[in-house]
Amino acid sequence: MSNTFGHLLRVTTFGESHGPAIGCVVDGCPPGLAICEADFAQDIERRATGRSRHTSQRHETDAVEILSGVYEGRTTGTPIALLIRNTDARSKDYSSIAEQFRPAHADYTYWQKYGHRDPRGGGRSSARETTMRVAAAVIAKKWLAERHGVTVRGHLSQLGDVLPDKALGTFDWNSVEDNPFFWPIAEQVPALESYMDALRKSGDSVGARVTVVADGVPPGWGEPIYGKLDGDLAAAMMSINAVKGVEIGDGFAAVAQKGSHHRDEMTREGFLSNHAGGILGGISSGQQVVCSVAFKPTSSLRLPGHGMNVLGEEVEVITTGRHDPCVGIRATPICEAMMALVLMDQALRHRAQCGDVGDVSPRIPGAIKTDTKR
Ligand code: EPS
Repeated sequence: MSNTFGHLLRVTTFGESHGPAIGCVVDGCPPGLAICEADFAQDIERRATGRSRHTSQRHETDAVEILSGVYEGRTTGTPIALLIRNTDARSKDYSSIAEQFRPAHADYTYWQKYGHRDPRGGGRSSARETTMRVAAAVIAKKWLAERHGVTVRGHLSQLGDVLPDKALGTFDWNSVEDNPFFWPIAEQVPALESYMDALRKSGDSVGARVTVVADGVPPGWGEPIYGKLDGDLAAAMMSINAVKGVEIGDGFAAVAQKGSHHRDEMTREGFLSNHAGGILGGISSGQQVVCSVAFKPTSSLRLPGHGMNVLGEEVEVITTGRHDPCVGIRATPICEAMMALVLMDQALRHRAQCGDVGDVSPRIPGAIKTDTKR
C-alpha cells in the first residue's frame, strides 16, 4: 500500500530506520544501461547524515548492494533490487518516547492508523527511507542524461528566514557542491554556519526551501489530465518527509501577478521568460523545469513540549538523540531524486504513447532571459 510510485518506472521502497536494512525495487528500467555499485556512492554521500556538524551525527556506511536486475554491469530489464544495511541505529534514544507522541510528528497519526508501530527512529516515517529514493534515482539520472541529455540539479534556496543575497556574491552552481548546505552563493556560507551553530545551541529547529531545476527536458513530457507532469512532481515532492509545500515556476507568486507579466512570451529566438516553470497544461514546454519545495522545521526537539502518550495522558515530551536541526539541509539530493524519477517515468510514458509522433516544428528554445526568482 503506497510504498510504490510511478507507472512505467515503478519504485518500491521498504525498511525501517532501525531495522536490519532499507531497500528498494526499481521495475521498468530499460535494458542495457551501464550501472554498478560505485555509481551510487556520490549521491548517497551527498544526502547522508554526519556530513557536517549541521546535520544528524548518525554515521551510516550507506553502502549500496545490487541484488538483481544487473548482469555484467548492465541492466537486464528485470527488477533492480538495491539494499543498504543499517549499521548505526541507536534505539535506546527512543526508549523514553516509545509510548509518547512527539508534537508535530507522525508518531501520533501512525498510531491512530495502525494501532501498532515501530517507534525506533520513527520506523517507516523516518527520513532514513529517503536514502533509497536517492539510490533509485541514480539509475534515473543516468538514463535521463545518456538517453536525453537531461540533467537535474538543485540547491537550498532558503534556510529559515535567510534568503540568497546577491549583494554578497553571485549565484554559482559550482558553489552548491562545495558547502554542506547546497547553497549557491559561496560568500554567504559563513553566515549560514553561524546561523546553524546558534540554532543548534538553542535546541530549536528551522524550516527550509529547496529549488530543483531540470535542463534539457524536451517539449511533450507529461500527460493530461490526471497524469500531469506538475501533478506528478507535486505528489512526488509532497511524499518526502516534512514537506509542506510545492511550487512549480513562480508558484504562489503567480497569485499577485498580471497575465501580461506571467505569460512567457514566445519569439523565434526563444521564450522571453519562464514563469511557468517549464510546464504548460501539465506538459513540458522545453524550458527549464523548475520546482521549489518547502520543508517544515524538524519536530524532534530537546526543548520540552506538550504531548500525549498512548494511555491518553498529557506528558512533557523531550526528544534526545541525533536529530537534524534542519531537515532541509540534506534535502537537495532527495528533491533532485524525486524529480529525476518522475521525469524518467514520464519520458517512458511519452515514448509508449507518442513515440511515433517524432519532432514537430517549430520548437521554441528555452528562455533567452530568465527572470524567475530563485
Ligand atoms: C531521523 C532521525 C535520525 C536521523 C535520521 C532521520 O535518526 P536516528 O534518531 O535514528 O539516528 O539520523 O536520518 C537518517 C538516519 C538518514 O539516513 O537520513 C528522523 O526522525 O527522520
